[in-house]
Amino acid sequence: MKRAEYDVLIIGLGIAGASLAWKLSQSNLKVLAIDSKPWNRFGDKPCGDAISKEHFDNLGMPYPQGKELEEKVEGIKLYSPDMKTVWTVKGEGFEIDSPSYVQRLTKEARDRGVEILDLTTAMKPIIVGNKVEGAVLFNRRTNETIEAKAKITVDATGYSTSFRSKLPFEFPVTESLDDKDADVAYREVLNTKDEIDEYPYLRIFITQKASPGGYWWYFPKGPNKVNVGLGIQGGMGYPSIHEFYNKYVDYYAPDIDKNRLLVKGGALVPTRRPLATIVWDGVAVIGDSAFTVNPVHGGGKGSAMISAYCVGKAILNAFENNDFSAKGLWNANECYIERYGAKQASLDLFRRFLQKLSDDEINYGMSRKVIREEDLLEASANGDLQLSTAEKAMRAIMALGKPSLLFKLKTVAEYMKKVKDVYKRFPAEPNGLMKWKYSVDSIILEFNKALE
Ligand code: FDA
Ligand code: PGT
Repeated sequence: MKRAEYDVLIIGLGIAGASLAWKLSQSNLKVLAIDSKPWNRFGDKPCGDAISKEHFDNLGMPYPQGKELEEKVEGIKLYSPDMKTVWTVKGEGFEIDSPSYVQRLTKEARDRGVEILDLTTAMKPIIVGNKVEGAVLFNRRTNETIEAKAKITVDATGYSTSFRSKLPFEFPVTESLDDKDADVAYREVLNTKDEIDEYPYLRIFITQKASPGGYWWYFPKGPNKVNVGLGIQGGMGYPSIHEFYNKYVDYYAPDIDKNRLLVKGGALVPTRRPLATIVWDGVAVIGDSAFTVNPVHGGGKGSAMISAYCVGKAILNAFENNDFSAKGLWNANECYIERYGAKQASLDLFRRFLQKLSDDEINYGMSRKVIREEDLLEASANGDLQLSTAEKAMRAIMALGKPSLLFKLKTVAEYMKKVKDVYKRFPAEPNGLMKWKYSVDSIILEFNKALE
């Protein structure tokens, strides 16, 4: 068996792993990054490919350019189930060609000294005492088994969680995913028959009938190309995603040319708060594997980059202090919670509420502005649901005869605030984690009961 030693081992080169490799390539650390896929398929996973521009600005990541950028997005149009109400949310973003962008980050990291191995899979962790010290790898290009030792090993394995799930259960980063806390999502990319109207706008169709617990999307990738798909909640015993796709695709994407199908595929989308901790002794977890996806819109690329940024900073800090324990890496949690995690926890509750609404309630809520566009945007940007608009509007709604919807919304807003407050009290040290996690889990249980 071949043996090698590194400072950092990154497992998985999707957007999360590639962003971290890119960031660490600016340091002097000795880094190995691997992926089971061949080079030309890095970053190739089923996705809607939409990312807000803000993430690139906030994190100092390079904008997608040339082939990597398929369309500049100017906003999102949100359709009610009966299509009678359309909310337009303006905001700059990108429709990217994911493989090109991820491969560009990986190439730049390699050019600055990061070692990259494709067709290489992490088979099992190396555990010494009670800390992670690397992984046993298998390289299918050379047919070699490699014992790769590392001070810090990063799981960026996506929704497969294929590395962290093999750690001993005493590691809190082994937390598993409840089926109901995920959506099954499927998409196709096709050319259209005609030029798409207002193609710089993404379209989201909310419909419990055609996508229970999720939504349909139609994301133009230019004037004649579109990414169209849907998500449905997992663990609910619904028919297969393909059944939904085939039944409704002509309704939500009437202009696609089915003879010009470019890509298709599906995957799981975690829709919950992040892992209680994204670091432990000698190990860190980023991206889908750490459940960093936005629970309400299912977008996970931007927040995967945030988790990579936070873990990257924590790694540099750990090397400065020569401390690779959970404690030495702990500031990754603080950074991630502040930038995205607390909002995710609050949106985890909002998502549970939304998934229980009927199409009638959503039609009603959107047309009567029980929630206004601004409220939804604020909730989605910061995790705060403001029902401030106030008493006058509230009374009007009560008078319209849907007091239960309003009552539920108030409860939701209260719990969203509550859970965010608990996130503000994230423990300063690892030994406070279990008690803190218990208080988060209790709020979620209590909230589920209140919704029933
Ligand atoms: P990702 O899965 O990309 O990468 C993990 C990598 O690890 C893979 O390359 C895999 O080969 C590798 N790997 C796994 N185990 C390994 C092992 N043991 N050894 C070596 N390598 C291993 N998000 C968004 O922002 N905008 C959007 O429009 C959408 N739309 C969307 C649609 C659909 C259909 C889905 C399913 C999901 C989305 N998302 C999304 C979510 C988004 O795709 C997702 O959050 C990110 O791409 C996750 O990136 P990661 O790098 O975490 O995982
Ligand atoms: C309800 C449960 C849904 C589960 C979802 C699963 C679906 C899986 C499919 C995955 C498709 C991914 C599509 C990704 C879209 C990306 C959207 C996007 O980029 O959103 C931007 C940016 O948000 P951000 O959090 O990444 O960044 C914030 C900031 O820029 C950085 O600091 C923001 O745009 C929005 O949030 C628009 C809102 C989308 C809402 C989606 C549907 C919600 C349904 C609402 C119903 C309301 C009815 C109320 C009635 C009472």
